[in-house]
Amino acid sequence: MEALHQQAMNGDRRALARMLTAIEAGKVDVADLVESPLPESGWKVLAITGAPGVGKSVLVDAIMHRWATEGRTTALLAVDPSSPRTGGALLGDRVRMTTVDDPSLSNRVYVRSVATRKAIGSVPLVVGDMATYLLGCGWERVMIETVGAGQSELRCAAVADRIVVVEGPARGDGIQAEKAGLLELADLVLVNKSDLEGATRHASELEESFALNNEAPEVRLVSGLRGTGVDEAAHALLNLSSSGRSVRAKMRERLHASLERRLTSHPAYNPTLDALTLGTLDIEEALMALLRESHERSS
Ligand SMILES: Nc1nc2c(ncn2[C@@H]2O[C@H](COP(=O)(O)OP(=O)(O)OP(=O)(O)O)[C@@H](O)[C@H]2O)c(=O)[nH]1
Ligand SMILES: [Mg+2]
Repeated sequence: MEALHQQAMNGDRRALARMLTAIEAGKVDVADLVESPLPESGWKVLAITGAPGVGKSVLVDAIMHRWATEGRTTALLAVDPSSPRTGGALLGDRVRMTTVDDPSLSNRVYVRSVATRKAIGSVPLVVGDMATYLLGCGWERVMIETVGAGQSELRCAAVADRIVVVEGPARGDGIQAEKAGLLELADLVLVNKSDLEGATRHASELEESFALNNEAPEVRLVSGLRGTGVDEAAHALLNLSSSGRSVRAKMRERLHASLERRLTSHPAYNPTLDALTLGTLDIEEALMALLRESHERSS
């Protein structure tokens, strides 16, 4: 594993892919391999989230392409949702990148998908570990594309330093991301498909709903397909700051994700579930046992 790690650090993509697979499977501890990036004022990891089919992949592709032409390197972690999707591209299409097809730019991007089905509870932390590893291997920035539906997917966004929520044109049934609890995580909202009717109206609705909140994110209209506003958005993203209220929401999701991992990774997790099933233990006792013991182990 050490040799593979060295190869990955030296830029070998096949070695990198195998290391990420090992991290995904929980076989290596990233903290033993690379140092976590120091907290800076800027960001290293950016999540792009939003409802299925709003155009996240198209935008990610356009933004990474733009950054690549400027000489910047970006790795993408595309989180494949475990829940059925109603729109958007099929699995294979999610990671089709124009930058990858361009030989003059392809060395500046790296794309990897992460399946959420594998280990439901710990996916967000695994995504965080993979991002840390990519940064350790010299990638300047990491993007995480994750569907903003379902708790686990939402938490994948919360491992990022900054979060962009993508919305589509108004559909007459209110603000979708608000229902999904996504907007409070947003550092920027991109209203995509500005070429379609209802996008401008939806952007205004969002701005109105933010009007009384001075910590609310900026709203921008873009069209990933036409390229309208995309270069400007790519530029703005480089210096994106936290929206204020998003920090608390991110920390809450990270705390919950860590608690979940602590429970599910406890050696007595399955026996405790068995005991709960048999009725020989109640929930309060189960929590006491799993949390107290894991605390004793770690201290
Ligand atoms: N009209 C219009 N269509 C767009 C625009 N951007 C993306 N689309 C289309 O919207 C569909 C979904 O785009 P994707 O980028 O795959 O959306 P996604 O959010 O990544 O979808 P999932 O990953 O499946 O959640 C595709 O058919 C795109 O061509 C846009 O600006 N205007
Ligand atoms: Mg997509």
